[in-house]
Amino acid sequence: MQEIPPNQVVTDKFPVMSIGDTPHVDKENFSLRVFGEVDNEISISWKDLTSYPMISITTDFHCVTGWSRINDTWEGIRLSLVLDKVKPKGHFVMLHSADGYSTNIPIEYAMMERSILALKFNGNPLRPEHGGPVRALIPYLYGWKSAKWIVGIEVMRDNIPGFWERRGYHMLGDPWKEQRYAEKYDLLSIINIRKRRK
Ligand SMILES: Nc1nc2c(c(=O)[nH]1)N[C@H]1C(S)=C(S)[C@@H](COP(=O)(O)O)O[C@H]1N2
Ligand SMILES: [Mo]
Repeated sequence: MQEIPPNQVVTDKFPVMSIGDTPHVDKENFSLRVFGEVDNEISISWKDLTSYPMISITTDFHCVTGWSRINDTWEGIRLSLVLDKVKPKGHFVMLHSADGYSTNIPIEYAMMERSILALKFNGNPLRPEHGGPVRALIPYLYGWKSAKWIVGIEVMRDNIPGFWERRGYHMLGDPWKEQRYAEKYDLLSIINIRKRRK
């Protein structure tokens, strides 16, 4: 029997979970900016991105709303490959998306073996509603950390909350520990970080 995290239900469906409409991301003008607390910022074109070596991973996907997909095969570029190019100086990463979405993760999760920029899903190009042409896939954490339509990777010194984290979702989001929502203590520190940034 397949092991899944607590209080998740396996589905064959692939629901679309988006904060708004699917943005159009043009490959011609594509630019993935890697910036922030780094030695040298870079902007990666579609041509650059697709010239990098691709890996294939088979993994599960757990949405915080309770559904899990098991054993999908994704293909893409390791996030560590991209981050190594800029020499990160911070401990956290904000993933930025074309729809205005963002999500924060500790840099060690971005550097892990199976964290990728995914271009293909079960053998086909990633569909636009699922984040095509390219999305982040952080299989160690709940699905909201896997930013669709990724256009920016910001290395940060502080752990600044992203879109859902500002609205009470957990700063890490480990499904095996059921880190769905922030503890009261975390919410207070989020408010303090936001004050300090002003
Ligand atoms: N850019 C962007 N990325 C996003 C979201 C979003 O609204 N915008 N939703 C997140 C949430 S809550 C989940 S569960 C997964 C869902 O991915 P899917 O729509 O491909 O199922 O994408 C995540 N990445
Ligand atoms: Mo989600």
